[in-house]
Amino acid sequence: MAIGKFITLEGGEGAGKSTQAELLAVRLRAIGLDVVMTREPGGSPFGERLRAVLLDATMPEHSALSEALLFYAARADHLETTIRPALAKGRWVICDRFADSTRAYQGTAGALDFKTIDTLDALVVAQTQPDLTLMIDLDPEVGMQRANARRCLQTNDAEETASHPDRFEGRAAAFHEALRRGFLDIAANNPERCAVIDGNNDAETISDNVWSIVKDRLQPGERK
Ligand code: T5A
Repeated sequence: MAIGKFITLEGGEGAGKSTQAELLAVRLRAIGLDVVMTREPGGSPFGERLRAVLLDATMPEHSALSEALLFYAARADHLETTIRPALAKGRWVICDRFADSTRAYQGTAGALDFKTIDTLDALVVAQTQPDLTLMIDLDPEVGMQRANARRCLQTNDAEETASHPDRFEGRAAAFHEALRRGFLDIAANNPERCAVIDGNNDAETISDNVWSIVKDRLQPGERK
């Protein structure tokens, strides 16, 4: 039975993950591959309901542990209902954020110990580790500017929307700096799985860089 490939995109706020996920899907589909695009938190009906809770900026403060448990609850369902069935059918799964985000956000930046995250990961993700993780690295200040600019464009009301970031976007600069370090540490510790990509370039140049890494590491051939 054909087994598909599992590609994740990671990085800080506004680094360009969603943009690159779309561009990569276009390239893979152009060579005949069956691609599933998904995201975290979310990616399944239950996961999307939890996403609304997790990103709600009005949610009362809660610990990094309770947050991580919710992310892993969403992830368990996402894996079970979306990712594993797609891979089993030979489809290529592109996921906008996955478990490295928990390690960076709730671990490095949120101070949850890595042993707890490792335990959750072994239970929930187990063998379904990504074949390739594309870490888009960008100065957090630039990423936040891009994310704010996009929010303004979406609603066409700059003052109104720029003042309503989600739970994570609204955090202090030190949090976003810690995140960046967290992602770069993960990449350094997992060089066989991860590739760091410079997010400062224009989207087309980044997409070319992504494509050359995907071709090199996963050899996507023509498979109709
Ligand atoms: N989270 C998630 C955790 O805390 N723990 C976890 O375990 C998980 C899974 C998810 C939040 O949840 C947290 C992390 C997040 O805070 P989200 O809405 O999915 O929330 O947030 P992000 O993943 O950060 O999504 P963003 O849309 O903010 O960022 P992207 O996807 O990195 O950026 P993208 O592609 O949407 O681009 C942002 C803007 O920049 C432009 C785009 O057109 C867009 O307007 N852009 C560029 N501009 C200039 N040059 C480029 N190269 C550009 N590329 C894109």
